[in-house]
Amino acid sequence: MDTVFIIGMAGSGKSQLTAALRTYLDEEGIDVLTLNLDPAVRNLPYVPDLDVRDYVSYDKLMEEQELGPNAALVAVIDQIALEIERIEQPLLETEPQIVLIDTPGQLELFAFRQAGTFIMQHLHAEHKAVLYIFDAIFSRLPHNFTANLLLSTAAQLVHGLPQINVLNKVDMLEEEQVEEMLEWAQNPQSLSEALLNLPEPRRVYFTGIHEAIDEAGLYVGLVPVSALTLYNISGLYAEISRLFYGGEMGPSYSP
Ligand SMILES: Nc1nc2c(ncn2[C@@H]2O[C@H](COP(=O)(O)OP(=O)(O)OP(=O)(O)O)[C@@H](O)[C@H]2O)c(=O)[nH]1
Ligand SMILES: [Mg+2]
Repeated sequence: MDTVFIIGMAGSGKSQLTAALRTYLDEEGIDVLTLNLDPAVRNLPYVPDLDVRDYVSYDKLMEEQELGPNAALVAVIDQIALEIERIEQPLLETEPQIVLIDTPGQLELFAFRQAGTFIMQHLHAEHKAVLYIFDAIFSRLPHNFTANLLLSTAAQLVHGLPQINVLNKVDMLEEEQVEEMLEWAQNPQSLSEALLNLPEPRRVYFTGIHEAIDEAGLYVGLVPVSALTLYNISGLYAEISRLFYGGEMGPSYSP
């Protein structure tokens, strides 16, 4: 059993990408299950096979402990970490080939807090990977792209799992804009050049962040997708397969 955690900034498309991958893997005849780890979500674009909301109650906790919405989320994620063995039991019994894990809206609550990392490390799986979603609309400006690069790198350093960066919502941009972002992800020099247009002192700071990531060898590529239209979901799965099995499975993909 392999697990794929889907993380990213609020509204970047984590749940939609979970739905898209589920649809694609079902079509490919791959034994897949979805696990919703977002205790506060009201509506999901897929029907989760396993749902953390069946184990913990965000609303009850918020009311009982008189917490605000984010403090309640922190508390409920701690509760999930404590219950993780019970939550994953059905997965261990059914042993699907792959489990897609949709994570809570606020990136910092899951990717940066100890409870989130604990959950990622303690779920049983043969292979684990993280998909970090870049929202293409948010990342269109070079400094926002750099900020996202920083967040994705920080998340990777915290959870310590193999990570694939995904550029989602490409259906909302022109082809040239998408190409430009893919170039930034592939060629650090091109992002440095794009950042030249920023006024001082922001240019110096953003360039410094981006160069530090580059020098540390933490620059990774970006796989363009649309979770809404299913564009290149096959390519993304090929990348995941390559990570897990060194290219033995999944369709071939050329970016
Ligand atoms: N056009 C377009 N819209 C998308 C895409 N992916 C997600 N969306 C839309 O973006 C919004 C947020 O998507 P979600 O999947 O709920 O994002 P999320 O990261 O799960 O959101 P939170 O869990 O609340 O942080 C929804 O309105 C989606 O329909 C995409 O590839 N293209
Ligand atoms: Mg969501």
